[in-house]
Amino acid sequence: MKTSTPDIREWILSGIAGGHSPEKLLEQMVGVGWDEDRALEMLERVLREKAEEIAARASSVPLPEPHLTESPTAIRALDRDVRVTLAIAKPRIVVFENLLSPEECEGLIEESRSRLETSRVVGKEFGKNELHHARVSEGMFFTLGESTLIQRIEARIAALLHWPVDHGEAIQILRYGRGGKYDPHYDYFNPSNEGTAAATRQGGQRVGTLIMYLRTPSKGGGTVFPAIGLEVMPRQGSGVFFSYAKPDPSTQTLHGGMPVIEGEKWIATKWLRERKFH
Ligand code: PD2
Ligand code: ZN
Repeated sequence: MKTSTPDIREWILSGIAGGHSPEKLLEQMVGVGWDEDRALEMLERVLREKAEEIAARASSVPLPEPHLTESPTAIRALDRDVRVTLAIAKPRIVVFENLLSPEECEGLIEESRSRLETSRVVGKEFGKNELHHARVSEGMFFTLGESTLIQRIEARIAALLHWPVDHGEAIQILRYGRGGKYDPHYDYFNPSNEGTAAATRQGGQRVGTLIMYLRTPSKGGGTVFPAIGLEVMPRQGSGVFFSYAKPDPSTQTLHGGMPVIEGEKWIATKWLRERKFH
């Protein structure tokens, strides 16, 4: 039985790794002369520190990320100088302008218009998406690389965010009419939902979101981040990117679409996945 802190730490962790319960380890410590309260305190401390170490490792996973190290006002993304107008470190949120040309925005609207359907929210079970008052819009999904326009935009996003084209879902289009909205939510799949295992089998968790604004509503329709009190105004050709290292509210990536008060809001959303999406 070891007594110095590093040794007892090692002994506790190897005991746990070997399948012993904390109660069993406590019993053994008391058996060799530990005071019960001190032994309990030590066990709790070692297990808490281990959990923190694992959590810290999980939050340093590679993430999509624009190249902002020299505080650029613009980033050359494949064929376009995308302007950076706001960058927040924690949560990671970056607002871009000049991401898409007006012609590209209108092109995406035209290519999607005849395929729009009333939006549903991801159901608790995989594949069982539900109609819901939380989401008032119409939408559709393209397929990856579906048209030359989509291919160009996907390649630009990959260059901008340093994330492979195939590590993401196909672009989704949403149209919000007057009163259209999207109540605050997280974009990652909730680990406690039944459908999440199946959803993440297709490329792992979502780790980032890029919302591109295709048409500016006359009033309303901002994208809000309630945890940090930020509202991004939708302007044609601009976009907002945010990333989340783990599927957890501590990422502060709760976000929603405010109701459109006048006019129409159109967006294209690209969700980025941990791994190759299929
Ligand atoms: O349209 C928006 O502003 C919005 C808000 C929240 C879009 C999404 N989420 C999304 O596409 O995930
Ligand atoms: Zn969202």
